[in-house]
Order: sequence, then structure tokens, then C-alpha cells
Amino acid sequence: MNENQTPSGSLYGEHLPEMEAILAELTAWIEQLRSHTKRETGDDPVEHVLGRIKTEESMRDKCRRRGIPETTESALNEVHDAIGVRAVCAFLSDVYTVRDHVAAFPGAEIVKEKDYIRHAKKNGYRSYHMILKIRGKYFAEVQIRTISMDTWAALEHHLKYKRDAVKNEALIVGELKRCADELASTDISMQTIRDMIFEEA
Ligand code: 0O2
Repeated sequence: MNENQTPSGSLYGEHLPEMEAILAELTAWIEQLRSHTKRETGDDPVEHVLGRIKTEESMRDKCRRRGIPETTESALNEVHDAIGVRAVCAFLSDVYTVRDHVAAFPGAEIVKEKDYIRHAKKNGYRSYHMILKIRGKYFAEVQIRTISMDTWAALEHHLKYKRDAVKNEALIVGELKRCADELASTDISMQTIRDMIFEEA
């Protein structure tokens, strides 16, 4: 998900301005949590937030992969990540703090939630995913994860596109899984240390 990607717009048609407004509001909502928490505790629960409207090309690709027509109806109602936000946090507990805050986004209903942190995918992928329906009309996907999960997902994503060109795919897949599990274990240790430091004496 690249920041500031601008779609050419024809698939989204007249809906694009409202989608962009929702994206800006959702991002601002998370920024509000950051400034509030920083004021209250001195800590920032989020390292960075990225938001994008899925490019037209990427939306058409996704429709083709899913065997659905490349129409506004598909882009708005069948595919649920035309509006996408990713929040990256330092600590596991922050992921769930952000989750609760996003769940309270005005006008949003949670239509799907997947905790790939407590239930990691077989390849080692970890992240918290939410699909929101906003103002009863527009879907948005929010991904919330730690820095290490984010780094891992970016590396694994390259494999998806290079699969035919890489040698030793099985070795790479195995090593990625090992790294994912080690990173998950480190995330838990870091959280434990943080909790101990902030424990009331
Ligand atoms: P793209 O090209 O990124 O837009 P579902 O129908 O809900 O069961 P779906 O739609 O795949 O399954 O949703 P899921 O599993 O919540 O995944 C949504 C997005 O999370 C993916 O987008 C990826 O961006 C990311 N993601 C999920 N699994 C993996 C993974 O194993 N590795 C990495 N690097 N990212 C992952 P898409 O749909 O792939 O499309």
C-alpha cells in the first residue's frame, strides 16, 4: 500500500470524492488517537499510518483474479478494499488499542474482522484486519500490525510476484516462516518487558 497513490478514477466514477473524504477522515481519526494518547501518557501508540484509494489498475487486476466484472459495482461492493488504511504500531497492545478506536469510527459498522495475530496464517503472516462499512455504503479495509509484522509482510509480498523467478522457493518459504515465528516471539517478549517497566510498583 503506497501512500498518496492517485487512481485515475473512472471505475469509481462520481464516488471518488466521497471515498477520498472517508479515507482522510479515517486517517485523521487514527491521528486523533495518537495525539490524545501522546498528550495523556507521552507515548505514541502508532508508528505510522498509510492510506490509499486502490488504483484503477490494481482494482481491475483484482476483479480479473476474482473472475468478477470490472465495474463500479464490483469495485464498491464486491471488493472491500478500495479504501485502505494501514496502521503500524511498536507494541502488540497498541494494535488492539488502535483496533478498539477504529471500531468506534463514527458511521462505521464492522462487517468482518480477522485476527491473523492470534491465528497466524500458515505462511507466518500476522496482522489484524477489519472491514468496515461506512455510512452504509462504502467499504474500507483497515490493517493494523506491529513494525516487525509489517517488515515481514513487505518481504513476503515480493515473493508473491517473484515466485517464478526465484531459486530455492521452498527454502525461502521455510525461512520466512521461521522468521515470522521468531519475530512473533520477540513481539511478545518486548510487550512483556514494556509491561514490567510500566507496572505499578
Ligand atoms: P491486494 O493485491 O493486496 O489488494 P477473504 O476473502 O476475506 O477470506 P482476502 O480478501 O484475501 O480473503 O482478505 P485477507 O486475507 O484479509 O487479506 C487482505 C489483504 O491482506 C491482502 O490483500 C494483502 O494485502 C494482505 N495479506 C493477506 N494475506 C497475506 C499474506 O500471506 N502475505 C502478505 N504479504 N499479505 C497478505 P489481497 O487481497 O492479497 O490483494
